[in-house]
Amino acid sequence: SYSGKSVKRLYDDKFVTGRSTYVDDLKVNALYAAFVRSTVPHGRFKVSKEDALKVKGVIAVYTGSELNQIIKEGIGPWTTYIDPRPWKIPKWKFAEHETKYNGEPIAMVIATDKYSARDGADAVNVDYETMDAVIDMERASKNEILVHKELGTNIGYEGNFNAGDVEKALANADRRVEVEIGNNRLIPSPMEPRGIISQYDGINLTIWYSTQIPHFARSEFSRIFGIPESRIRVIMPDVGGGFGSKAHFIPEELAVIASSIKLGRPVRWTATRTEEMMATNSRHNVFKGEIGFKNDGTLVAIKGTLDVELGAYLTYTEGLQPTIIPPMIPGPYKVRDLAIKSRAIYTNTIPITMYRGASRPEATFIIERIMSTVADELKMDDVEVRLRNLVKEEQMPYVNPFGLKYDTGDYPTLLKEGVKVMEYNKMKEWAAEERRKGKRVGVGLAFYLEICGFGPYEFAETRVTEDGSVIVSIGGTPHGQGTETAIAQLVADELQIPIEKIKVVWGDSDAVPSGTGTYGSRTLAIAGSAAVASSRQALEKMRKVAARSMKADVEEIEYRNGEFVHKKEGKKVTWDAVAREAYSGREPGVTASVTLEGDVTFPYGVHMAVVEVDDYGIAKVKEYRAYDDIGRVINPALAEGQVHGGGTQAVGQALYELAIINENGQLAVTYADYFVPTAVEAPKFKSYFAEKYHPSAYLTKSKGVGEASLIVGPAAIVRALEDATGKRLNKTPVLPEELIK
Ligand code: MCN
Ligand code: MO
Repeated sequence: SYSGKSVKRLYDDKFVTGRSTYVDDLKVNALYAAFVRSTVPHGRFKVSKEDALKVKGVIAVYTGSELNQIIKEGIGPWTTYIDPRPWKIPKWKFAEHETKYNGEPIAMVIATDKYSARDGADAVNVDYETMDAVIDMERASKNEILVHKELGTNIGYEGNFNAGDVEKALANADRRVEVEIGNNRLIPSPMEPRGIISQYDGINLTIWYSTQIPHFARSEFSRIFGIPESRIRVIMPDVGGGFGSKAHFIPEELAVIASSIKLGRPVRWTATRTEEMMATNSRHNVFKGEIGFKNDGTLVAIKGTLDVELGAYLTYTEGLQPTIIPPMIPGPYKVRDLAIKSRAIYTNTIPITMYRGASRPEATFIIERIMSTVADELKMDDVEVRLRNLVKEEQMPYVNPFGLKYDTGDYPTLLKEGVKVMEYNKMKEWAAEERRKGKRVGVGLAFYLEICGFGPYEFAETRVTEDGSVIVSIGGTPHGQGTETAIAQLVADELQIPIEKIKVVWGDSDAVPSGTGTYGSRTLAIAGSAAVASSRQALEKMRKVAARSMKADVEEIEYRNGEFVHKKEGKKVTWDAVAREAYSGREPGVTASVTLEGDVTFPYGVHMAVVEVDDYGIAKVKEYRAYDDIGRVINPALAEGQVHGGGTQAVGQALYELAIINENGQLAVTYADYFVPTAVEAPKFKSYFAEKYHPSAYLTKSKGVGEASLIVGPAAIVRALEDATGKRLNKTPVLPEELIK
């Protein structure tokens, strides 16, 4: 059996030998686009094209008004997951006369090569009449300056998440403490920046696109451009990472499509690193409130306000945060009296989108900081406080105070095991000893409960070809995770054939009829299960073919290890022979497809960080250890890889990554201003998975792991920094100036 083993990634050769194909590598005879971007955060503007049109190689210059003529609908939020009704949503089309953020595209230049396009963009003249802008989320919430006058407010969403009786619980608490917890603005930074090629031949629209959601793109492009979905094909070539940021569309991409429709010629654009940094910002939020707890460490109440920044527009995915963070704040703990006011706030800054973990890192950071605060106030141990509060296994499935149903798990046992396996107590003692010698080292842990495996559905098809090899098409869209390998393992086991016979196909909307995509750590669970289900059906069809060829009843045929066996007579036919028979002209071939509906599942775990801080406040995460229950582990190496990658991003979020915006709304957009961790800053990793796992309801029995470390890592690292320095730290990133001796 392949499942459970660290099978090497099936398609890695091309990546490690430089033969992979990203959008920018595709040889398409296309024109190049470049953008003129606003240099003010809010203002009226006029564009003059004349000089740009004189630049050699420039074919066209388009203003926002011209592009808007091609667009039937604006860019909208993702209504699969959010209900737009309680929201105040500004119409989002190309800026015509008024820009709302620094960096907003306000004109587009099309040229024969990318250098002429850039020169053309530099030659476009723009006159600005600046208007009052509001960059800061807290100021924006006062509504003195409005981002969108027509909305009458900067508060895009306000919702109350109330459970139990928080006032009573606070009044009965032994202790009450105020808390303020937050994450600063981040830049997701996939290795491959955004890229798109659009080709329109008057009938069909073909888009090559660095995306996580080709099928959703197809239906949204249909809605936006008024072209029937059947005539749109979206192809996702190799994608060099997305981390959630390529699950929505940006105006630049729609401009590329609009211009190709207008010109009737292919147009392409690949973001520069600076443009990429402007295109995808994420995760700015602050929680302010009060908690109540008993002297024995039981947390009894959480009350507060959560503010989530939106930037200038509501992107497809940022709508999730204000509605998913609050119900996830209780996390794995028993607290049932909560009152959380959640607000989403427009500012004159780059629109914000989701980033790995999307809502669960925010919720986890809030609740884990709260747990550690209780521990500090009562001088209790971090583990002891958590054990006192964790939901117990006999309460499962547990319905949390906001109605989320936690499927399976044994949180206290996992915590106790994790503490042992990660050698938490030993490391704590070691750190204390080092500190006595004058060193600033610390150890910290944090627990998390994650919601993942989102539906509503996923598609898979299993096709047995004439030579017995198998094509598995999935609606999931791996873009670095290696999930395709794990899915091939599952299918190889289901069909009992060598994995070499299987090819996994995804990311082309013409090749895979429908799909939802890869995000929310859903793919192995939902697309994997769909592939198992379609393979089961394909095997059943093979059995029928085998039975007919042996002139037997289906019930008389047994399948094992690549052979169909007549139970009574002992006759055998091989898998390959049956495949050949299926295409002999006597049989209809073997294809089975499944659209599998699915519901969320809840993995959980405990992660630990070891840090060292020097006298100048420079911190290094030396070790990172993880102990997770992610259901059945299909490929331990792939799952571990996710823990390592997310853990490295957690180091970035905890210590280095801060998207700096000045008062003019200008973002610092080079890696000299925004530090992403490299191999040098990466800790030494040890990752373990619970052997006695708790399964999800999916056929794979698996839960997700694609975001785990970035969900819990920042909380574990910040706790270790507190241990090392004795300071109280409640927001990320923790910069050297806060840690200086
Ligand atoms: N896995 C496993 N056993 C399990 C669970 C998972 O073997 N019980 C393996 C899977 O085979 C897969 C990996 O772990 O290789 C992650 O699977 P899963 O948790 O299902 O997550 P997805 O495949 O849906 O990936 C999405 C997730 C998300 S939401 C973000 S954000 C993220 C992440 O993956 N973006 C990434 N990891 C990334 N890794 C890379 N290289 N690039 C990104 O953009
Ligand atoms: Mo994601």
